[in-house]
Amino acid sequence: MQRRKFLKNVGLGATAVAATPVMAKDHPSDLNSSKNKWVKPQIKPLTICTWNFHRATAKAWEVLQAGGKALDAVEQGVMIEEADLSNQTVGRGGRPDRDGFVTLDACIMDPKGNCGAVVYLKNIGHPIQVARKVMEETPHVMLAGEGAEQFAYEMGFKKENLLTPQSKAEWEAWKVTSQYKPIINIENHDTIGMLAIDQFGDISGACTTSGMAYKMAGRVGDSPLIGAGLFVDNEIGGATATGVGEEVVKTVGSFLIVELMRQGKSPQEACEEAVMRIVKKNREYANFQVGFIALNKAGETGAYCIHPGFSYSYYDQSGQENRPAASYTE
Ligand code: SD4
Repeated sequence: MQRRKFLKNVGLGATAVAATPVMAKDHPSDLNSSKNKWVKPQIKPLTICTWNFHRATAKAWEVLQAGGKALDAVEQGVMIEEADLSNQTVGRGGRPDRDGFVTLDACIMDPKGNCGAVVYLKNIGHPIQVARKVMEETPHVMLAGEGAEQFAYEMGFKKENLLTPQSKAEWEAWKVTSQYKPIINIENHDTIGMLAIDQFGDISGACTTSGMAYKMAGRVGDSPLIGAGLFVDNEIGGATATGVGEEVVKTVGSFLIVELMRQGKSPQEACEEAVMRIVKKNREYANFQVGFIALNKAGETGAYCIHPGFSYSYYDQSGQENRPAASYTE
């Protein structure tokens, strides 16, 4: 009898190991929990992305639903927008810099904290794929300009013309006045930053953009900068940004949000505090937009922005939704 009981318990132990329970102390957010017992991370696959890029979250959800990894989900999700010629803020068809060159920035981050980025990349339509190659195939985290382009060709990417007739015509019209002004909520299409949790409870993120339209040659924004445009800590959650990158860089916005969540703030509270840091430091905030989205390990999400008009696309097992973000100004 005793032996039977012992064997039964062994069996239970084996099951518990297969489910990979985590000690409460391994979850910083549970450190204050009075009950020091085994807790199971909540596993709720979901994906979110900046703006209502619903085709991107649909693609990412397809990957997650099929049992795929968050890393593949975010990569394939944002590639939808990189390929879309009508989206003039990401990938092919993006608006050029003031000299007429489309230059792309992107980064990606996996659950182990590995990351890869490309900045000021020309002639390659899927910078997020090159960023992933930087992460997986090189000892570095970031490649820039010609070096990034050369690396892409070595990895088998093909040279392509990214400047569409539409973006070219608009750039030529812009040259008449050459007035450089950030535009709030450019047609509600903007940089895509995406986050996902997969069935294993692992979090990844990706961010890709053509940057500010008619920027100075060589300008790089927040989107490819780990910590600014994107940050993921698989123990805590992830965050990503859209809007005027200079302001996001100054406050290291996405890292800040993840650290605030580590201290116990909800994704919503953390996004609000990150926006408040920008608003308090830059009195010109009336003239530019910044928006953040975030998710935590428990599958809670949040978003906040300076001006109304920003929203994020959400997809989980209950379906897809465009969620308007609350804003600092009315
Ligand atoms: C950048 N954050 O390059 C990006 C672009 C963007 O509104 O989101 N524009 O600053």
